[in-house]
Amino acid sequence: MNTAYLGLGSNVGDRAAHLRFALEALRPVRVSGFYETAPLHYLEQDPFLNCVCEVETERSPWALLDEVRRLERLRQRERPFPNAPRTLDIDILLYSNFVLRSPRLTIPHPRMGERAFVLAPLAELLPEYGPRLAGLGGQQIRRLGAAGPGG
Ligand code: PH2
Ligand code: MG
Ligand code: MG
Repeated sequence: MNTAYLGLGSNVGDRAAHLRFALEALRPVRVSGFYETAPLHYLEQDPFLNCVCEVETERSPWALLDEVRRLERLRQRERPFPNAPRTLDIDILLYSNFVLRSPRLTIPHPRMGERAFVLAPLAELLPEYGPRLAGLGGQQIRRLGAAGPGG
């Protein structure tokens, strides 16, 4: 059994419903609060809802990637260009203590260290990531609560 941490994000449609759909399918053992976050990288888009969850999995990292891609497709995720607005994005952040670099999958997630919308929810589950938020205070994120908006 392996422990993986997944970063979830949505900024199109009913954002909380997309995240809850993914959480129901992934059956995580722990989930962070939901965060309202300003877009990063591609700025001309609506704010995101983000969270992080912890899953226990027998799947390999590649099989887990196949599964999260399947869930994204079930929410009609489109990929017109990098960092485009999305109904549902699920990124593998960490997978046990694996370090791997391949064209399809890099673990740990290569940009997680520069993203407060990943590190703040991740630090709720793994407090050792809290100090890595230092210097990212300019990024706008706001914790909404455990169940997110309306929950
Ligand atoms: N995801 C991106 C790019 N920018 N910004 C926020 N706030 N939240 C995201 O999930 C996000 C982003 C690429 O996956
Ligand atoms: Mg992403
Ligand atoms: Mg992604």
